[in-house]
Amino acid sequence: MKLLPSLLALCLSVATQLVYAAPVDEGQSLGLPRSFKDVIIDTDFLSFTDDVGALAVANTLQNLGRVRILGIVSDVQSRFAVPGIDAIDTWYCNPDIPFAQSQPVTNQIDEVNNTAPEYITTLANPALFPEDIHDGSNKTVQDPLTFYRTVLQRAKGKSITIIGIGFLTHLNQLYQSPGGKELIRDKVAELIIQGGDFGPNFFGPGPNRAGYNLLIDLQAAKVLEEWPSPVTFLPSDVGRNVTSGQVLENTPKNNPIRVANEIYHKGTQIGDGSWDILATYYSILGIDEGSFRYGNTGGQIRIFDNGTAAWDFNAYVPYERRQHFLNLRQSNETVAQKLNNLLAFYGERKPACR
Ligand SMILES: [Ca+2]
Repeated sequence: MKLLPSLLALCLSVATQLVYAAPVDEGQSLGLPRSFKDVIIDTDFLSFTDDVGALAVANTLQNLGRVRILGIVSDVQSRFAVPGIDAIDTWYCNPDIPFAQSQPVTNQIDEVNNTAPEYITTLANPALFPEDIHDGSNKTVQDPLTFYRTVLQRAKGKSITIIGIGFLTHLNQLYQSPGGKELIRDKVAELIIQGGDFGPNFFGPGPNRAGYNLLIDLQAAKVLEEWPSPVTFLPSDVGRNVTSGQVLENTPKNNPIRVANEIYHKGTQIGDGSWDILATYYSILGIDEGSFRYGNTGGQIRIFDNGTAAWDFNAYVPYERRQHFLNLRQSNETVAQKLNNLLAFYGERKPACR
C-alpha cells in the first residue's frame, strides 16, 4: 500500500504549487472559444518585445484554461533570456514551466543592435522580479533537441502545437535527428511560424523577404519546405499592421510586460506591431476564433538562398502536411483590441496566485 502515501504526496505537491486562482471561465467574458491545446513556445526572446507580449498572451490564456504551456525553448544563448522569461511566467502564477535553451549560454544581451539591451537584464534581475532559474546555465534548463524529443515521445497522438516565434535552428535539429520526421508527423498537430511576407509587397518591387525569424538561420528554415506536420504562417506584413500594447500603461507599474516595453520604447508611446503576439493568439485559439482567414487554399512556402521567400501556390502538398498563411478576417483595430484585452486582462492588479 505504498500508493496512498504517494498519492497524498502528489496531492500536497499540487496544492502547494503557485497557480492562478481562476474564477469560473473568465475567458467567456472575452468571447474566447472553449478550445484547449498543449503547446511548446519556441522563442528568440531577446531583441524585440513582441516575444514579451506573446508570453503575456500565452500565460493569460493558460490562466483562462485555454492552453497548457508544456515548455519554452530559447533560441538565443543569452544567460539572461530564460530567467527573464521565468520572471514573466512567475508573475502570471506559472513559475514551473520547463525550459530549454540553445547551448552554450553566453553573456549576450542583444543579437542585432543596442535598441534595448537592458530590458532583458532588468527582467532577469531576481531582486526586481521573482523567479527561480537565475541563469540559463541552471541545470534545470535542458538542451532543445532533448527537450523536443522527450515531450513529443511522451505525447499521445497528434496533440502538440508548436508556436514558432523564433529561429528554426532547433526545429531543424529535431527534424534531422534519428526518427525525427516520424516523431513530428505522429505527434505535432500544427506548427505555427511567424515569418514570410506573402501579401502586397511592403518592400516595393522585387521578391519578398523571408522575415527576420527565418533569415537568422536560413538553411535551417528550409526545413519548412518539407516539415511533416501542418504548418501555418503568420506573415510579417499581417503582424506589422496590428498595433497593440498601448494598454500596458494601465497595468501595474511592476508588470514585467509593461516594464520591458517601457524600457524598449525609452519613454516614448508604448505600442508596436504584433507579429509574435498574433502568431501566439492564433496558435492557441485557432482559425475558428474568427480573427483570421487562410490566405491560400493550396501550395507551400519556398525559401531561397538570397533570403527571400515566396508562396508556391501550385505545389502539390499532401493533406497531412498542408500549409497555410494567415490574413485577417476582421479589421486591424478589432484584432488589436482583442490582443490588448489579454495584455491588460488583470487591470491594475497582479494576477492573484494561490
Ligand atoms: Ca520572436
